[in-house]
Amino acid sequence: MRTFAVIALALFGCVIAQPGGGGLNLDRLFNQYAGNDQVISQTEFARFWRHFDDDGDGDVTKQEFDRGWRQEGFPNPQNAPLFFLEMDRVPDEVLNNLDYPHIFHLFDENGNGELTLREFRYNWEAYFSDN
Ligand SMILES: [Ca+2]
Ligand SMILES: [Ca+2]
Ligand SMILES: [Ca+2]
Repeated sequence: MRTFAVIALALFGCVIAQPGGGGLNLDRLFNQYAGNDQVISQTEFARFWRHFDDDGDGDVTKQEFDRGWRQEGFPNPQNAPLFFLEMDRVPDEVLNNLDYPHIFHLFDENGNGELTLREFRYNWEAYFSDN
């Protein structure tokens, strides 16, 4: 039953990820960072943002973000500069450990310190879709 639910959820995800999704599989992205417990912790979410840091200096520059967003097929790459600004919660033109907790709180709808797939999807689509 649980397996069926997971499969059904995955199929459902594929279907609604298609329009304007740019080929990104949100479920797969979520699972990649959530691990076995099926929720994304603050640490795991920071790991996602940190993966844009190509030179590993601890700061994601706008250039690193734009390039990564485009290359990895994330949605609406023409708006990547805008997404960067939105996520730069401590505005200093880089994304780093100062910003990640704030971004996490924006996604954590019920404030319980973990992101479910539903919270992740809801906010991802709100911030990064243009429709
Ligand atoms: Ca960097
Ligand atoms: Ca910042
Ligand atoms: Ca939550």
